[in-house]
Amino acid sequence: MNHVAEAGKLLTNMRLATMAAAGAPYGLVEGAAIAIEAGRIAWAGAHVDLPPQYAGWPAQGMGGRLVTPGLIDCHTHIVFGGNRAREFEMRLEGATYEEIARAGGGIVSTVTATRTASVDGLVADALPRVDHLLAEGVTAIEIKSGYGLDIDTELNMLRAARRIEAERPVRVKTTFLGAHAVPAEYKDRAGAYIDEVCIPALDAAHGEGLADAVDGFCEGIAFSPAQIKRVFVRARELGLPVKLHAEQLSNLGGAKLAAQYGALSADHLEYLDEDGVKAMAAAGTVAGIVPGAFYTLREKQLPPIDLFRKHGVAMAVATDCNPGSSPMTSLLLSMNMACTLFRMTPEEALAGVTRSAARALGLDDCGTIEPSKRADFAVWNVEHPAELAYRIGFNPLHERSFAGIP
Ligand code: DI6
Ligand code: FE
Repeated sequence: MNHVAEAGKLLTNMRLATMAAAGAPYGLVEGAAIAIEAGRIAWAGAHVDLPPQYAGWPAQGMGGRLVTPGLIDCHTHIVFGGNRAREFEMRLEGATYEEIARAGGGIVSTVTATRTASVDGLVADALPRVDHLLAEGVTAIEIKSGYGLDIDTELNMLRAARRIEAERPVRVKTTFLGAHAVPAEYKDRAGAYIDEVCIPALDAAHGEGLADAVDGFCEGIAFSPAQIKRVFVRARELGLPVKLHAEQLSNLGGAKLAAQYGALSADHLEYLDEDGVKAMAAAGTVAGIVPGAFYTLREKQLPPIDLFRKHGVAMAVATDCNPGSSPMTSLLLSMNMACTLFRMTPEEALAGVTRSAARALGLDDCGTIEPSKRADFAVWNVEHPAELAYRIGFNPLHERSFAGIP
């Protein structure tokens, strides 16, 4: 369905937050206009500066609304079977996330539900969640595998992710996350799982063109840095970029390892130290901030936001939508949580779901409103961009433009 508007058109009468890296806060331009051609931005700026060659194009007024880049959710596990409401109850009765995982609940219980689902079923279950994101102005989503943990189901999850891109006007970047958890049949044999399932599944996914990137979960309840390294080595051989769930519950040096492999992002990072931050800065690895998991698990340790600022590490903000630690399908709520829980600024939060999220996905054609980027926008019934992070549970989206198509 990813159709593209061919004829040139002009959008006028808006307040524009370009989110370009340099310039005014939010890249704010009053009385702005955007010229769009063939699904791309031909020109954007103050209407008074509009070059004459665009002046005759058919124009559409935006009623003075705020226009931002389309939002990008750069970390989701939105394809999965079943749900974990029972585990939610158990945690309220006192069990911890790690205890539930070690007792065979947690991620592994979603694996059981995902293995019994068909690709059609996975897509049907995921679409309402995807639609919720799109209704908030999201135009690109990353989707991970990682609830199959056998070759067939890992591939089915990625096939479901590709199907979502065919069924909705949204860009999908897929991520192979075979190293997410050790399945029950490999209990205490994580190394054998990596050799016998994870690497062969990665090869198969790559062979079918199903994987745009490779991720892992480096944690005591999942995989050691040495095991993750083997997955990264194969990813490099296949020419696939890597990223990592790192330092979520403890500090194992995962972010540093990810940085050594030139990771696009390292995500969670609550337990990251300054050394790890420096390694990420040197590698240009984006920090994936996922406050939904912090909130759900009632974590106490905050990610080192000040150190990311100090060392110039870009921060992306994502939902981490998943059935266990972040059953959340609102990127706007993630922005609010990033501000309220982690003290990010509303401008950092908006950059986190636009410019920095694009970087975290290795995309250089979206995330800001600048010439030659895709015409992916969100149009909001708000006056100031800070309102996007400020409200809780309110969706001010007026409309979305995907490659120039409303
Ligand atoms: N960390 C997380 O927060 C999610 N995955 C991960 O590696 C949780 C996934 C789940 O609990 O189902
Ligand atoms: Fe995650």
